[in-house]
Amino acid sequence: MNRFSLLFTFICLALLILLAGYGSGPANSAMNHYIGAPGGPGTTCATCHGSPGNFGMITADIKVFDVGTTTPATDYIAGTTYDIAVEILHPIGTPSRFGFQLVGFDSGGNQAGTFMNPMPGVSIVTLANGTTVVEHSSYITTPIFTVQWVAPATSTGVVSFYAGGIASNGNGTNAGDGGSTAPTVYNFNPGAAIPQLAVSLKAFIEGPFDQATGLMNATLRSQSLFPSSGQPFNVAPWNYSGMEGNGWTPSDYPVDAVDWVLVSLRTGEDASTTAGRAAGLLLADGSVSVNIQFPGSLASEYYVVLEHRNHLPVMSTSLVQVVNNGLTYDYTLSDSYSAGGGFGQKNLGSVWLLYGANEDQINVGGHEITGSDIIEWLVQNGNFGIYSNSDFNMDGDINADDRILFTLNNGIFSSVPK
Ligand SMILES: [Ca+2]
Ligand SMILES: [Ca+2]
Ligand SMILES: [Ca+2]
Repeated sequence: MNRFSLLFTFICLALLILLAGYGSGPANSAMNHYIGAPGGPGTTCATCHGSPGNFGMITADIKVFDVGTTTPATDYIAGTTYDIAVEILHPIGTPSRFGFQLVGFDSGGNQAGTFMNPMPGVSIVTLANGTTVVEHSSYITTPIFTVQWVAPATSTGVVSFYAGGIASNGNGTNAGDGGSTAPTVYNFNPGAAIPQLAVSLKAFIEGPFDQATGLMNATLRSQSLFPSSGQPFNVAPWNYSGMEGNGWTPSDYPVDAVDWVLVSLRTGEDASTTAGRAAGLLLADGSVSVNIQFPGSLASEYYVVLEHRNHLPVMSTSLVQVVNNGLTYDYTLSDSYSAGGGFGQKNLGSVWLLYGANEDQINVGGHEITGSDIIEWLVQNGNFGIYSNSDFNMDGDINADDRILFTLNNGIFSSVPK
């Protein structure tokens, strides 16, 4: 191929692209949305395709359904998936092709939620500013376009969908078409608040427990040793990402704060049935109060699990009833879950305590106090004035007092299902 035929080929290609217009979608071709929605350049489909053309005034209809159904969705639940259908309406004539664009913003004009699973011939294009545009990506001969949308993980107020489109006579130019002159707006309202359970528990952990006073020592608080990163369960095996206490200074903690605990609600005995979790502060008198939020509807009863970073976890012996969106349980009055063998809690006088010296909790098989729990203590022994998992009695120092607790409990294991 010589230079002239190469040039000729380029010119032909360029002409072809111009004549094709936005056959592969305006956002795909020109990186924007042109339906008159917020954040766009102010032009509409009619700016290029004209109005009214051969097919009358073009409008878009937006319908939102509960996923997999034809039931209209009245409002959205955070994190939930919905089916969206955009139909291009034309009062007269018989268009041979249709095109559309759809965007969704919150009341602040920010991208709302996530589009996914477009039908064949429809694509999702992400613009440089983070807006995602759903549009035709090839010539579509039917007027209805579908896509799915996942609501934001947390409710962000009213979400507004904007759609517009064209009806085309398929002659390869904008002539003879018709485009919408303004976007159709569909306001999708946030649904009822996610259920919240107020959980009030009482538990004693062995390490800082003082049998003389019947209270736990709040030494980590009095020595200002709590970390500013907040709750410590954002690592394996818990991998709990809650922001409880994040950014707190040591003085932000209540003066009787003993340490963080992780509270979980299970609908069954197995960990796979966990419905919600929250980290809370265990206070010197054993009280811990957390609000647990989770999607879906509340069950009438739950198993309640309480975990600490260097004690054996405990679970209620049976399902605990929900009363007035609240749930209370006292682990100190009697032994906790020990079905199928294993230990629940340590009995000390009239109270029951979580067994201490369980630093290593990575084992996927179960919960046990074994040699692996003293390995890190050997490394840390002698350190003082720190917040460390090797500090089994939680007095801020790592020394022989911690090892004594380990020696007492070595071989103890729990049957709380993982
Ligand atoms: Ca045309
Ligand atoms: Ca262990
Ligand atoms: Ca210690």
